[in-house]
Amino acid sequence: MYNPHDTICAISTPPGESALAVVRLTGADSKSTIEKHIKGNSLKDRQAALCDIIDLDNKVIDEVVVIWYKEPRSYTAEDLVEIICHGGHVISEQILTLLCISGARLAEPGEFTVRAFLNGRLDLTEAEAVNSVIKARSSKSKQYALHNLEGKLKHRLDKISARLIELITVLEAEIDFDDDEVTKLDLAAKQGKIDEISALLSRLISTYDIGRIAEGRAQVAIVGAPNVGKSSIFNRILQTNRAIVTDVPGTTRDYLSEYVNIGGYPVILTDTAGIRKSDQEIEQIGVERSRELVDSSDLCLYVIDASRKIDDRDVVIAEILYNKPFITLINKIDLIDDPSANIGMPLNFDQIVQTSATTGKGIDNLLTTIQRELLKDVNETGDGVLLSQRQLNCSVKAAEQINQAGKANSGAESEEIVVGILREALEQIGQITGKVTSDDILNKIFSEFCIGK
Ligand SMILES: Nc1nc2c(ncn2[C@@H]2O[C@H](COP(=O)(O)OP(=O)(O)OP(=O)(O)O)[C@@H](O)[C@H]2O)c(=O)[nH]1
Ligand SMILES: [Mg+2]
Repeated sequence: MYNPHDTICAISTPPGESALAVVRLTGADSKSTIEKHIKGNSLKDRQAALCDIIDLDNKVIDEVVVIWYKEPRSYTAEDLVEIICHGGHVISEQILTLLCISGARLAEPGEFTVRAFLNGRLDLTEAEAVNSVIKARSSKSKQYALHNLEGKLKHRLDKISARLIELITVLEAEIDFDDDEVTKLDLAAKQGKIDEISALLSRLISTYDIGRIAEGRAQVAIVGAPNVGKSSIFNRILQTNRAIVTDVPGTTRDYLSEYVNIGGYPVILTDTAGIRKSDQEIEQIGVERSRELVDSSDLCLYVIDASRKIDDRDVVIAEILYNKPFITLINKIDLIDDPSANIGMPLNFDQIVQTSATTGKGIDNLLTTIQRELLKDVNETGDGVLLSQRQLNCSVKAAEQINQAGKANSGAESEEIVVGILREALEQIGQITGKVTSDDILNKIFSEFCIGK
């Protein structure tokens, strides 16, 4: 685990050529460490100081701007120094080496944010949100991550914890005091309080869908018989020629995935091999993988060729899609005179979009329909949402425990038992916010961060 007393340093900007780079330093000795190596203006709290940075032979490495943030008013709540130097491969590395020679140590990934967490500046939901903001792939994902960074998820969890603590306190008073010393709640009143907490947790858990979609983990797969235009649709949506398109059925053998921005949400769009019976082993593998993908996708685009009658190849896929969320695309409408002609749909589908991958007709409508279908069970909200699997797991466990507490209460179990279960639920919430945590959890969370953040 990280030693929280070291002074640590890192380059916070990406490597490569750039106008500027930022080297960061945090810890009790950061100011004295940098002061050994600068000439020029002296450092004043939160003010930019133009200085020369000098190497051990007294040679100027670069002209830099240094900002010192006096603790506790800094990102880490410790003394923190930012050195803004010229970009490129050399200068920032030289500065880093100099800082290490003077006693600082290279920071681990996310270690600046670890400090902010350990020093109480951020709770764990806010710290995780920092990473989500950096990694956001769209305006929506950034928006939800920022809400959490502002403490909206923390606030939501604090409210649930407060309710739990209130109930635990009442029950403990009933355990500790006699009937004439405290007014006891009857079973129904206790159940009412447990149900309220349960409802808050259910609402919280339902936010994971939007968090997952906002974070770019929603999957949309394009499926259909060979040659119906799946890869052409994929390319149209991506506005590139990413997938190979030919008039030979079976062109796509493996599947291809790309991120695409749909209504501000980053969605993983996948082009699949046309599903059909085949003796060729390689295509069979592609077909199997397409089946698996249908199972793991949030939504499928079922492509049908408008220029021919539906046949067995389309029906096989309709069977795979049965009971799964999908939109039917009648593609190649540019080839037919009457778009309302009956081509013999295999099922009575309600979501149908007519497209031409060749002319682009219907693609805007398709994008709107995808967005509507993906978000139909989701309430867009200005509140904090669950953004990680970890947060979801803890919330689900807490909800299960509340459920158990409800059963114990209605089964007239002793207050001790109900309190014990409620305390476990409280601990799960504490794990989300980081009130209760272990080094393993912290290592796992912060190892996914960039160095210098
Ligand atoms: N006229 C017309 N031709 C299309 C349309 N969409 C695709 N095509 C043509 O249909 C043929 C097959 O297109 P692909 O996009 O490769 O079809 P696919 O479904 O990916 O095919 P496989 O990967 O072999 O399963 C190509 O010649 C495309 O140019 C369309 O909307 N209109
Ligand atoms: Mg293809």
